[in-house]
Amino acid sequence: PQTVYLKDYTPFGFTVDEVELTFRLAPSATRVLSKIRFSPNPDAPDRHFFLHGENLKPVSTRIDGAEITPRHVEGGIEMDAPDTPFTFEAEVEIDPAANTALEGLYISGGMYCTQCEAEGFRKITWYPDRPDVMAPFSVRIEGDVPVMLSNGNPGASGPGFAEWHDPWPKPAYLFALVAGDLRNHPDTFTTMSGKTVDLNIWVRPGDEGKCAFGMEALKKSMTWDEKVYGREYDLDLFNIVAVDDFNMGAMENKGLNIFNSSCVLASPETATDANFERIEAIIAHEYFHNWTGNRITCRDWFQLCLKEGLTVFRDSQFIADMRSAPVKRIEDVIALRARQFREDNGPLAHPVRPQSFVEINNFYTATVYEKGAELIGMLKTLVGDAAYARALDLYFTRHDGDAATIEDWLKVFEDATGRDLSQFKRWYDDAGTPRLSVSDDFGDGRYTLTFRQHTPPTPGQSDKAPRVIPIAVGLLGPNGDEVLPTTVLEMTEPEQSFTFDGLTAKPVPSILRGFSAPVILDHASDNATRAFLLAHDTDPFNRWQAGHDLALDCLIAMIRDGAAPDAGYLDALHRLIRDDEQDPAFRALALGLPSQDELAQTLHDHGHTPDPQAIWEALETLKQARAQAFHDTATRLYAQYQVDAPYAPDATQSAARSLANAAMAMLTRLDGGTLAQKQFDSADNMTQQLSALSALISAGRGDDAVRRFHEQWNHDRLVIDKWFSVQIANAPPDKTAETAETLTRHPDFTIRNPNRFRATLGALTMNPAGFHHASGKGYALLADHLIALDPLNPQTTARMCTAFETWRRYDSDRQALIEAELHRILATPNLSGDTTEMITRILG
Ligand code: HT7
Ligand code: ZN
Repeated sequence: PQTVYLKDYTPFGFTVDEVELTFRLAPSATRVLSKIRFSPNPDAPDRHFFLHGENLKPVSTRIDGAEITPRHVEGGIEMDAPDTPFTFEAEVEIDPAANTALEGLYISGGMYCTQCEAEGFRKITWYPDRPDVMAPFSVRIEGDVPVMLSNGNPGASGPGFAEWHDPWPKPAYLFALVAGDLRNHPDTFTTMSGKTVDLNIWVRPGDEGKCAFGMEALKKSMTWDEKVYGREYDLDLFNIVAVDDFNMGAMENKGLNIFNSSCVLASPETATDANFERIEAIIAHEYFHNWTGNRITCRDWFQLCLKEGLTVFRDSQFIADMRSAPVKRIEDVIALRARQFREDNGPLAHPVRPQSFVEINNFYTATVYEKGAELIGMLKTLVGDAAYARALDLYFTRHDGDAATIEDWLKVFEDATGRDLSQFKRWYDDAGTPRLSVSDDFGDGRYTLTFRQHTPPTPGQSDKAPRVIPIAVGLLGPNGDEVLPTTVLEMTEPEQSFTFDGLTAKPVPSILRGFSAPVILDHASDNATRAFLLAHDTDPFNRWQAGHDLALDCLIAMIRDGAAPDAGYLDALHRLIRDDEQDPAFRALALGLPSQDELAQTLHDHGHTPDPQAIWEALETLKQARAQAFHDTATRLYAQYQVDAPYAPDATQSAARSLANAAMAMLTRLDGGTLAQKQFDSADNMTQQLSALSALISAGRGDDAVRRFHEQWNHDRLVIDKWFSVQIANAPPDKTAETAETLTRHPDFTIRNPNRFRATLGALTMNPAGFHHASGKGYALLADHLIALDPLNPQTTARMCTAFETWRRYDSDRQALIEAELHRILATPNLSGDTTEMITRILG
């Protein structure tokens, strides 16, 4: 496999005016007939006629009706082409039944389906499979299959065939086809200009009862995009299909979104509150791509953040509007730090817009998606809401129908605001998380904050210039009143001071409110100040951050110095959780603790080698101390926040359940599981059942519940995924690998289904003390399964290799164990390019 460079971009030598495809479906021998109208592209430097194609069995190839023999070259075919418009026709045979990689056309649970992003269309037929080649598609599907779907609007159909026409020019990665015995959950939506759009969610027979929530989420997304961004849907029909075998969450194919069934199907009995929120966000995300991704697409895959960062930003805004904005912000930052900061700190660090890649599938990362979204948030903070709205309007008018770049995107903001964004562009080009340190000074009523920024080196980038950082600050007086409301400071220098006059006493600063920039804030502060901010800050994010910092310091002292749990932390947290004036969602979030991974990274950043077992033990000790200290409050909260109303997955009920279940987890540490067992026995929804099961397993009292859960749910694939992961996630460190290994021998385990693989091996990697157990059994088990999965599904294998990305922070014994496993994987004969690239980068 070759490295591709952004600097080498050149337009394709031809434009595509029209594509006609005919599919003759057969599981092992599907015929694909294509008729493609090409014209010479006046903007291209040459007329090299190369079409991508992989694993295609050629049947015939013609140009303007005359049979030709193309030259077969690496990754496709090339031939001489006329320098006037011409028609290319081909027939190829493909084997969907043998396609386990889940890219191109494959079969999942008896259903034909496709996944073409990023480069899957070339496994369907010969084509310039690159996002800057856009064309209208007409599709005819022939087969003895009840439901046959493709992009766009429906055309003629009859026994054994269905035709589709998509009038909107699109790149091949947005092509989709689905065919199978499907049932639909129908609805309609009337757009802002009064057009009626038919909506369907298509599922396998038996899953019809799990579509209602997804359909409501879709209609809410359509309304929100009209109201907030002025974007109207543009076809007569919008189809969503749920498939069981899918490498990622979902795919925004034009008019025919395909979803991993775990990201669309939900009922109160089978899905948790967290599942419902995730489904709402993913439905919105894929729908929003219709404008940010489909109508305006990417010129090349280096520009992936153009559609993904913006669309993640839009789905976060949507969830903030539908639910609680502070809760959403805190959840997003927890996820950003857990995934993106971790990536940015290790061997896989890369810019939001990378300069090169080997396998584009390896760049669907937290950096491109989540940091990409943070950059949009910073732009909005810097230019203000009104200018952001103007810039977005300009983006949609100027670039509708384009395959655009980050330069186009920034130019729109420059033109709409008159600002020079050249320094801001560094956020797209430089990898690494900036460290922001702060000191302060007070005298004569003047308060000064001095900031210093520094970004450590990342692979291939040693020196980093200063970036523009929007730092939202507020100041609190000694009595807790706010003396300066949120103000955005614009830092552009390596070191910069900001002064505030007219103060009567030294204020307490609240810095980086709302997490206004994706940086690591190094602000030396004492426990009293943190407890003060936890009690008084008007910014909910920073209130949560103050509590988080208290917990982090307390845990670090316990791990490093063998300290006892800090009484000040316990006190401040107790005061917060027993205050019924406080939002229950906020209290539940404040009861969360830093993750094992965050603790390991923090220790490493402070020059200590993290011991996963010691981290786990400190967390256990602190949880036990909290349970003892908060016993009476936990008993009261558990009773008070039971939801009597019929189950609804809304923000209010979810908040009550999460606070009550946090209380239940504490009480289980004291009663050995009596309360959790009672909740498990009487639960009528999955949130209650699964949290009780998880508490019982953690208490070592889960055997009976684990058996009964399986008996109750063995007909439901998505619930059985939970059954696998809950056992591994809650196993003690010395039993984690063994539990996971036993489960890989369970008859319900299969490596062919990515959800099941993730529920088992992914759960292993998300139990750090178990995965990093000194025996090395966790590493070996994962490596065995990555080696087994790679020939079947390279994309999912490569993605799961990231479990090893933090290896250099551990002790030399663990490093040696991991390094040996990485070399064992790398030495596997015929290892895929995807996995080879990942392991090589991780080894550094
Ligand atoms: N744009 C989609 C990305 C995606 C994908 C990428 C590579 C391989 C398989 C994939 N499935 C989905 C999803 C999204 O970001 O909306
Ligand atoms: Zn996306």
